[in-house]
Amino acid sequence: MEHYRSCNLCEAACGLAIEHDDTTVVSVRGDRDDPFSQGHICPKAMALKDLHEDPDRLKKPVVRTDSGWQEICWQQAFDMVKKQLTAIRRKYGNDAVAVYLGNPTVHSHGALMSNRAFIRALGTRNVFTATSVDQLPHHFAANYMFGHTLMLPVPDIDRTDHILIIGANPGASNGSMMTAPGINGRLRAIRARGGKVVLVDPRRTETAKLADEHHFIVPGSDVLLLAALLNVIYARHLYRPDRFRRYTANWSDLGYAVQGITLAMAARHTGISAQTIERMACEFAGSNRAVCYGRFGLSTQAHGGVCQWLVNALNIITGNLDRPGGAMFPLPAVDIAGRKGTMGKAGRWKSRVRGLPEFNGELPVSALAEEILAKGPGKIRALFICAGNPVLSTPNGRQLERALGTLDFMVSMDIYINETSRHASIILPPAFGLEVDHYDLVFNILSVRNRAKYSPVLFQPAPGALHDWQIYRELAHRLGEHRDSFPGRLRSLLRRSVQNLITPARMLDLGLLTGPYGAWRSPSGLLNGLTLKRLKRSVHGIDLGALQPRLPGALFTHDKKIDVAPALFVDRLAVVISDFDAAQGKKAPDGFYLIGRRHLRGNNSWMHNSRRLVKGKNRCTVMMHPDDAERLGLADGQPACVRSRVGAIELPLQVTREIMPGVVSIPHGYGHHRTGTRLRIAEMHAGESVNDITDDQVVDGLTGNAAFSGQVVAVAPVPGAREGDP
Ligand SMILES: Nc1nc2c(c(=O)[nH]1)N[C@H]1C(S)=C(S)[C@@H](COP(=O)(O)OP(=O)(O)OC[C@H]3O[C@@H](n4cnc5c(=O)[nH]c(N)nc54)[C@H](O)[C@@H]3O)O[C@H]1N2
Ligand SMILES: Nc1nc2c(c(=O)[nH]1)N[C@H]1C(S)=C(S)[C@@H](COP(=O)(O)OP(=O)(O)OC[C@H]3O[C@@H](n4cnc5c(=O)[nH]c(N)nc54)[C@H](O)[C@@H]3O)O[C@H]1N2
Ligand code: SF4
Ligand SMILES: [Mo]
Repeated sequence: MEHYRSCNLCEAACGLAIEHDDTTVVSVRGDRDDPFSQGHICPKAMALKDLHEDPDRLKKPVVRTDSGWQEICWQQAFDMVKKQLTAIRRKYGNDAVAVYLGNPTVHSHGALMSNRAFIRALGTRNVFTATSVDQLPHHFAANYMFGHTLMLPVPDIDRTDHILIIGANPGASNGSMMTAPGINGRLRAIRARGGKVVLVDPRRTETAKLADEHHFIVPGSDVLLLAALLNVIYARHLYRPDRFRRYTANWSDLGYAVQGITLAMAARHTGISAQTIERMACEFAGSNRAVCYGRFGLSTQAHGGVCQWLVNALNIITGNLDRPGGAMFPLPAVDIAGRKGTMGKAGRWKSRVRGLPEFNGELPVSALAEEILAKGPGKIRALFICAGNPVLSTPNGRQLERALGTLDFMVSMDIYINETSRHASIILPPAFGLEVDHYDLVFNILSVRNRAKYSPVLFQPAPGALHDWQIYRELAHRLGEHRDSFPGRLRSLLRRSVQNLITPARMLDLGLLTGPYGAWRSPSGLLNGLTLKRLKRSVHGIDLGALQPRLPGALFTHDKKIDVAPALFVDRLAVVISDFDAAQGKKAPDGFYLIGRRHLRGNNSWMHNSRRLVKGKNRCTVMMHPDDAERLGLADGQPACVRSRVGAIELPLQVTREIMPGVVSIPHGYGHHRTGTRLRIAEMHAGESVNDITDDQVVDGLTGNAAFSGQVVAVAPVPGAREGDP
């Protein structure tokens, strides 16, 4: 029998055709009839079988006891969580309980539709998510330019003539904040139709092989490259007011703002010559349809927020925003942005210790450990984590680990006992993967074509298992209920009855019905508009067409104009200039700029328990250029010690010309040898966590996002170690 669904492991949303015999997966292949992915998949898709069958995956709640983890029933689990959290809130106030939501949250419509109610019931300001170790700068720029954190322009990759990719490696990541299954093919197609692919990255990556041009750049210096590109465009009058004047304000201010960053300055710090930058600017502005796309490597640097503003600005002033082949705004079938903007929901409170700013209800996760460790009123004493592994995924993981050990109470809603959840008092595992239905609430707002697809449940979860949304709701309900009075009990009962009616499936149906393609949208919609029932019938998904221009109507700003030069960002340019002036020539001779990397067969920290994904040679190496290795007397395969302010790790050296001199690259998500986990395959595999050496104090000064890229580390041989030692 064949089952069709969208893969929700990464952002590409590939259509899968899963052959099964009712209880087990026989094979997984790309669904050729999925109009969006047309058969594309990657090796991780087959790991869905491994995850489904993994004996290490939790099926029932477990509680920590003196004699190890013990299974308990759900009722006991809920009672315990309510009792502990309530006691802590009563004693220390609501902010004493913090929440961290990890990456898989955005791949679960059930979690997205229920976690806000849970957070509201907790009433805490200490909310952290993986956004601030990833894409917070995108949301920041979107908020201040377009009026909504979710108004994120997406490269119209299938129609562009020129794409400038900065700090992304879709060749390994399959694309991010750009849902485009089969991205390699889409990039090749640009060149096949005579277009150009230009890549800027300190490593000659998998994506470089698909590009016409690749330029090394000194990590963390992209802000100067972007400002200089804009400078050239202004100086040579290459901007296109005819294409953007209608919906923008302050575009000439932008020209003045970037003037202070000259070509010479950019060339000196980026390592890209002034002539090359000039040519890049002219070619970009000269292309009829061009788009600049900057992702993870661009966001996670000291000026990531300014960078994402400048990326948008570059697309706007060259007339490429909201045009086919440029950067466009998808129109999803369920429009989660709603009708109100988010502007103003920023800086309403600050983190207690470092004063990092709140944004859209969240604080930067780089501050989590210090908020637990620092004594005094407002200290975090309990933590609720869902779908996150911050010990491996946030900077200074060792410090966080120490902090978790001091908590009064910790809950992990997770499917594994891993490096983070092993510190929990109790773990609540939801139904997972093939046991869950799926609709891409988030990735349809980032999709390069408008599309909709509903994936039904393939295998029923174990008897008694609960979905993430059921767990959230039950907890929200229990935290909010007042059993001590009759009116309180009555209110609780009523609320629960209403809640039981509003299932995620019903909410999804309502979202589709009232959405832009919905049956309730127009009289003709009643005949053929989208409903959940109709969507379910289209088992391979529905193509809703190429992206369409949506400005200025779709803007959330009050005046329906984009502020091209918001003061908040413009003011930061002075800081940018002084930072680079101050850093000039300061790097010690044994100092290297650290960058990260991803591998096609991994997914952040949590898929290394699949044998088929981890097999092969050790990928957790430190990459270094041969000239640097020679200078340090290090040979390929030899263990090297990489040290920073916060710690040191030892990893085998991988000597390669792929990497820029003066830079080292280490992947994240490893470090599974920590004791106390139950990851029997992952823990056998070598590898240290790069976040044991990334510094939690190094953040983007504007947004508070972790600045992983360009942190300076020292590298040295491990005393007494020989070549080939692990
Ligand atoms: N140095 C460095 N650090 C990085 C990065 C980097 O490139 N370099 N990348 C950053 C990025 S982009 C991200 S997004 C973050 C990710 O950071 P996190 O989200 O904190 O970490 P993940 O590794 O994605 O862990 C996901 C967790 O969710 C669990 N899980 C998986 N599926 C489900 C599910 O359906 N339900 C529940 N409840 N749990 C589930 C897994 O077991 C795992 O514990 O890491 C960031 N950290
Ligand atoms: N196989 C696989 N796919 C994934 C994931 C995974 O872990 N594995 N994770 C998923 C997640 S959560 C995300 S957010 C996306 C991320 O997807 P991408 O945004 O494509 O991120 P990366 O693959 O980390 O690529 C970032 C690139 O930036 C470069 N870089 C680092 N520092 C700098 C710098 O200072 N300047 C410039 N110009 N470049 C720099 C790095 O060398 C790297 O090649 O991938 C998703 N897809
Ligand atoms: S590219 Fe991403 S969505 Fe597609 S099969 Fe691989 S993990 Fe799944
Ligand atoms: Mo991410």
